[in-house]
Amino acid sequence: MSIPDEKIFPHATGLAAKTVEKHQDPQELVFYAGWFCPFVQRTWIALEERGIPYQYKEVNPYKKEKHFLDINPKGLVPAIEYQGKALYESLILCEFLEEAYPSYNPKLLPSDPYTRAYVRIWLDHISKSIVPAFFRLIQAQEAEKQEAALEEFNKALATLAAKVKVPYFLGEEFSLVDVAIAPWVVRDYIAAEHRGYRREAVGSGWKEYAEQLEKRESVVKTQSDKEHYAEIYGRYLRDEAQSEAAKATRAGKAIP
Ligand SMILES: N[C@@H](CCC(=O)N[C@@H](CS)C(=O)NCC(=O)O)C(=O)O
Repeated sequence: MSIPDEKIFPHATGLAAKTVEKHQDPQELVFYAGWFCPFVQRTWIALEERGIPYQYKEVNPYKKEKHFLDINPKGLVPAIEYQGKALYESLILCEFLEEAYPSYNPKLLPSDPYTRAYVRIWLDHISKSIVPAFFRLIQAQEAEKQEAALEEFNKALATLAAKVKVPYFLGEEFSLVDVAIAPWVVRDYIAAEHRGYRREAVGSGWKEYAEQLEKRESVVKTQSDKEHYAEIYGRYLRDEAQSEAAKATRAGKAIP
């Protein structure tokens, strides 16, 4: 789903680096994370929102080191060890934290069963429609494919946008839906810079919602410097630059 590269920048930077520094002491919950990973950021936001004690350990999941495969046989971050037992999958981890730490507040899942189920419906939409559309958009190289991918991404976002109550998805209460989408909102500048994405084009107040999410403290505290995120997607953005160069060469033009 994401972009394999063993040579990714090795650690968090910016405000995320400060958060990592504060979470080095051993705890009963060890958080195996990759600073760059949007799925990791979900679980990280949940930990920070709720003030749960955790020890942060940086892992490069693309290296597939044995000690990490023993924790998550899928070899993906995020993963945790809780009282020596392993778990993984970002949203499952967020839900686990709700249940394992009931006295930590705020809760990210509503207590009312209907609203809980409603939240899960929209988590499903984010996982099945929005996230794959984002990756397809970044990976698309030819102009027609980029256009189709952008339309698909905008449409998936618009479906969610139509259900957002302000300031957050459920209104005043910050919930798991906000947690699940926030990492893609803070990375959408890559789609804006390279694929013509515009928040305004989504409609239904998406731009305003996105602005609320990106200033939430737990989101800000788990963010690295922008330049390093761009490097992660660089292979696709470089290919794009190369194909522009190839097109220009074919047309007898040079690109500086
Ligand atoms: N469904 C997983 C996806 C996690 C995921 O794809 N993580 C990526 C980094 S962003 C990873 O570990 N990739 C390693 C690989 O593909 O080998 C979740 O929600 O936790």
